[in-house]
Amino acid sequence: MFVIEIDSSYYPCNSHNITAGISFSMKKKLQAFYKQFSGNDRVLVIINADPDAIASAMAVKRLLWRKVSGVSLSSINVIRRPDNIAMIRLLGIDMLYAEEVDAKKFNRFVMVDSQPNHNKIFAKFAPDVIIDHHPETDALAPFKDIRPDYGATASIMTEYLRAAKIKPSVKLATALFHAIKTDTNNFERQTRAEDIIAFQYVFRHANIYLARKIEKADLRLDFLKYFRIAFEGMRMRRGKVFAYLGTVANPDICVILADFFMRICSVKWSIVSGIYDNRLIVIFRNDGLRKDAGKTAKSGFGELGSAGGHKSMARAEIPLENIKEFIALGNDRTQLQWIIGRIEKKAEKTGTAFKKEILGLKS
Ligand SMILES: [Mn+2]
Repeated sequence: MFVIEIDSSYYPCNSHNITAGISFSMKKKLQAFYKQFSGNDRVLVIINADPDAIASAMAVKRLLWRKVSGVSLSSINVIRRPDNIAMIRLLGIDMLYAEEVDAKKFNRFVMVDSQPNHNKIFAKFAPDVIIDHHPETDALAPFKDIRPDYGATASIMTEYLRAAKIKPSVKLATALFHAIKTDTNNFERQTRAEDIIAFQYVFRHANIYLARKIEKADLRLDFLKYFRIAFEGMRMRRGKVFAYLGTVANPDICVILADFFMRICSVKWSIVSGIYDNRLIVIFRNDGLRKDAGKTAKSGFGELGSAGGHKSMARAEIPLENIKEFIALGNDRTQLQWIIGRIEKKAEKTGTAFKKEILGLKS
């Protein structure tokens, strides 16, 4: 049992001081990581696929190249998000579906960007190695490197690659670049200096155009019909766009359209709704100026289902059985009118300040 626990005060050059190069402790960690493997090992990397997990899994594969007999990557989730599909396709990644993997074909298991109790499918595998940046869950593994203060596991993996003196290929660097950008939300979320250092390093080796294509590929061809529905049925007044899409094949399209309408310079609020899985989904977006999307969602729909969020982003999900009168309306136009009424009627009750904010009224 080898668990990495390095007292940073003990080492003169610790991981908080890596600008000058790769720290002593990072080299120790790399050695301990490599000690888990031998030449005949068949390694399975297990992830819950998102850009950070995919890039981190690729980095593990690169670290173990020519050091073990084979490395396969597997995901516990079916990859459906268009940007993740684009990442897999453009970077030429082979990804197995974990539930279909015969675990007996492998003798070493590596988990990155997750810990075993994050998902019950993980229970099928006893990881030898866990590298992650989520809060510590006290999972047991012969080798663990969990750094909850990092913005991305990809930043940690970049340190491993550098400690191993491996120059990442363009595809690997692009994956790590996209992963750090995604998990830190372009450094808008809390990150460490180490994330920025890792980002600057992979930036030098990445293909920015390829990364941009992956980042922008958030649409599926079959989503386009919802744009037409939204454009034809949308109501725009006083800086607010309301659109109702009827039944949707994927609730993500409501989010994509709500974000899309915010790109119109005169739009202050965007409220896009649709029916999915016997629920009415309502997505709220605003420009962040003295508005509260979470409160608006709650006041309009809180008594009917779950509703809430942040000041500029919110979501409501209402079981259809709670809104029979809405279903009885039967057509998209009157249903949209009902949604607008819910938001505006509640707004009127809440007083003038709220009226000003939400409705853009002068008094
Ligand atoms: Mn992550």
